[in-house]
Amino acid sequence: MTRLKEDDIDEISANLSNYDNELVKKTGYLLSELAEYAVCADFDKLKSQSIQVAVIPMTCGQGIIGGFGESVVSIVKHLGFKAWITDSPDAGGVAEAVQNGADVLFMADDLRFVAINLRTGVISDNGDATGKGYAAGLERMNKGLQEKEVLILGAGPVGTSAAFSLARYKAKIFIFDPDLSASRTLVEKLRKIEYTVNVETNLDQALKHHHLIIDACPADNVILRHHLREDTQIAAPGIPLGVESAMIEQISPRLLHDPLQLGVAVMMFEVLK
Ligand code: PYL
Repeated sequence: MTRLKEDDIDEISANLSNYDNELVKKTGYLLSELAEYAVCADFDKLKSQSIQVAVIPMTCGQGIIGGFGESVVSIVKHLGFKAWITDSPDAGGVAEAVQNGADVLFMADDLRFVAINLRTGVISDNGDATGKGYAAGLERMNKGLQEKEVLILGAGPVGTSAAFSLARYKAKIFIFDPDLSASRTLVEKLRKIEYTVNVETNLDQALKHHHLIIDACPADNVILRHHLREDTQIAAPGIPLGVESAMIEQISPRLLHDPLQLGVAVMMFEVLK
């Protein structure tokens, strides 16, 4: 998992309205609507005002990322919930959150970013939620993916979660991972729900053939000019963005990419199910 840097997230809080405007243009959905859609939730908005969300900074490992907790708070507030960042980090922050009546906790160390519903025990993991969110975004951009071919780059937690959502959307799933065994593991996981996944072994050929792509790999400059067509659409949860930087402006109307917003929004609705 790529560790976010402060300058990946420093503009999130100030640009959430613009983020929503762009998302509606691409998918027809606001962030809150797309997140609910991704988890098949039908959340009673009236209840949102009664839910308290605490974000707890974690100092372990490589420590706190400047602006991370604040960005998560701003996204959750944008969804219509009350949210705050605790004064204390770590265990003190958890105690502070519970003492102040938090219903949901968000916290991230170097390995996991989780949301926990203290009332129900439901837990959402950022990697899983992000995969769901981006698959839902691509599905809404196409108003359905049934029988359509979708290439997933990266068979990690995000790509695997996206594959399960694509199975729900009845897409024809193709997977490329530089580690063939990772692709095969994903194939086996989907076989357990009797869903076929096709393995791509040549990245350049795969990118030339496919025009619906979920870029869930942590590499840049993977999707290049000669791979892109007029009808190419890319849902890119991966950090950094895999599209060749010179092509980003041209593809941007058909590109979903953010460092945190969609994953956090899906986590929020997932723990309320
Ligand atoms: C959750 C993000 C999405 C991509 N990479 C993940 C990451 O950067 N994880 C590390 C998060 C550390 C947060 C730090 C803090 O500020 O509380 N412990």
